[in-house]
Amino acid sequence: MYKWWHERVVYQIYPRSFKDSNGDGIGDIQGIISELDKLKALGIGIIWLSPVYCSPNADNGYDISDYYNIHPDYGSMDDMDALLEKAKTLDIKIVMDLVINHTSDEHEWFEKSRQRVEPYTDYYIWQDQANNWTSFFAEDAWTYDEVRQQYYLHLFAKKQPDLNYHNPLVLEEIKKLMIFWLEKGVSGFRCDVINVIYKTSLEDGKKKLILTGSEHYLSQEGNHEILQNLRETVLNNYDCFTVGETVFVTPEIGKELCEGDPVEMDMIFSFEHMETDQYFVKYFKRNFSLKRFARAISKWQTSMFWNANYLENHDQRRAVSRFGDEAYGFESAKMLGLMLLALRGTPYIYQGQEIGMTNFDYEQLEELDDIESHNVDAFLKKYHIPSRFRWSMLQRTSRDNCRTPMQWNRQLHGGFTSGQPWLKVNDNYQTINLESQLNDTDSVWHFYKKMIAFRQNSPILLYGDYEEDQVTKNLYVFKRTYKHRTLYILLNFSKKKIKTNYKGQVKLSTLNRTTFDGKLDAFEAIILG
Ligand code: ISL
Ligand code: CA
Repeated sequence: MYKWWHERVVYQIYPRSFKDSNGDGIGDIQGIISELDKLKALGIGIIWLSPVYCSPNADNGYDISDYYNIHPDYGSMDDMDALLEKAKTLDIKIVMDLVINHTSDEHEWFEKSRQRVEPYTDYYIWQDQANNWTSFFAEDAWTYDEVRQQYYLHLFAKKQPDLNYHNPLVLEEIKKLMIFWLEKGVSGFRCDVINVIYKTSLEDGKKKLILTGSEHYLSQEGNHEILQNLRETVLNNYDCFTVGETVFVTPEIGKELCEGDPVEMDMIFSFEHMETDQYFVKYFKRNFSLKRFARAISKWQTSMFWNANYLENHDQRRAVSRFGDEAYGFESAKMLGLMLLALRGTPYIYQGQEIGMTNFDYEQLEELDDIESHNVDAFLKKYHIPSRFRWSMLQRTSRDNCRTPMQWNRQLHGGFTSGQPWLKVNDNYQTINLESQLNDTDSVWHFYKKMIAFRQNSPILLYGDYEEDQVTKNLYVFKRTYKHRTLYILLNFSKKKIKTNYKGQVKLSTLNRTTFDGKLDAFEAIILG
């Protein structure tokens, strides 16, 4: 019943910001290769690689212009082969990003489709008239194309036209490219916005604040059929797994995706816990509520057989800045790491999380790269929102918060590049960087390593049931039980000391305690057995 992907820890690499090997300011595959040993030392068993395919980078690689080649910024197919080779010798599996809701408008299919060249004419979604749908990136979902003299649908940016899954030829193309990468030796896919690829109808949607039209494409029956088809005709032939990035899902939909017959996805990323501070007020002040957060986690932990657990990725803000406290950076990073690795499911660590990296320290819009941030700013400007409010909102929501380059050491630009980084490195690299943490056995990195090893040797953490035990304003306690043995996980989400009634043998502690008197220090976490 349990497979290797249930038992390994995943590390997400955002290649552009990971490690630059040739001084052009952009992270690349050789940079990844040079750091693989350290990931192995940390205890990582799977790497999820954000897109490295050819792309004009309107959305940093999530707009693919050629699925079969590597963007020259990142290297060549030989570099990719070398990465797969080295990863194999270290017993690290590589999972690629599969972005198939849309391509780039510079993809050959789209170039031909806009000129009505067969068989590409209906590869995308064309109409004489736009409907009222809005995109994920704060703009209209339709753009007029002068060449074809029709509108095309794009649920994301203008340069990301949606593929037409009513056309069987499109699915054949997707199967072909999946097989290409599986034959190369990748061990699966992280499937980008995989529950919106099938649009049932193109009628106007009910007017909503966000995503007008979504009732016509969120988790449709036709979507399930496509995923089942990919499972039966492609994925079943390989020793691989899929993790779906699924937007606006409930556990019921999660079960349809992961627990049906055939299984469509092996696990999914849900967003509910990440939305517990998504309230208007959050744009102006810290608005984290542990109760809401823990409730969302417990709901998913208890309703799904298996979850893809995460606190950070390339679209989110940094967990320390968001759920912890930068003033207690290392303490909260360890506490959040302990929590992540103690939940039931496959843990996903995003680059930099293992050293407690924080949100960006930028001061103005010009320093941001992300297309979503720029679109949101333009949208708010249209409604005459003053610039200081716009900036305050972007600081709290921008995806660039976690895209700042990885902080390797104390050298210029945190050792990320010998040139000019494509996105500014956070100035706190002097205090938060991997090299200093490798030299300090009490660091966040060493704590992650210890915690991963603990998890790998604990059948209770790997296979046990989850049950929430207590949640107060600042304290979150859950237990994991397997074959009548129980571990209690105690987490202090505040800088206040907390007195609890818990006793027990200390199995692991962020403060290296050996005995426990019931009192938790600021942002302390402990596992009792
Ligand atoms: O990041 C978001 C909000 O800030 C989400 O709306 C995000 O756009 C959504 O989760 C889809 O994300 C994925 O697909 C996008 C890409 O920009 C993201 O980086 C990717 O993770 C389009 O391919
Ligand atoms: Ca480079």
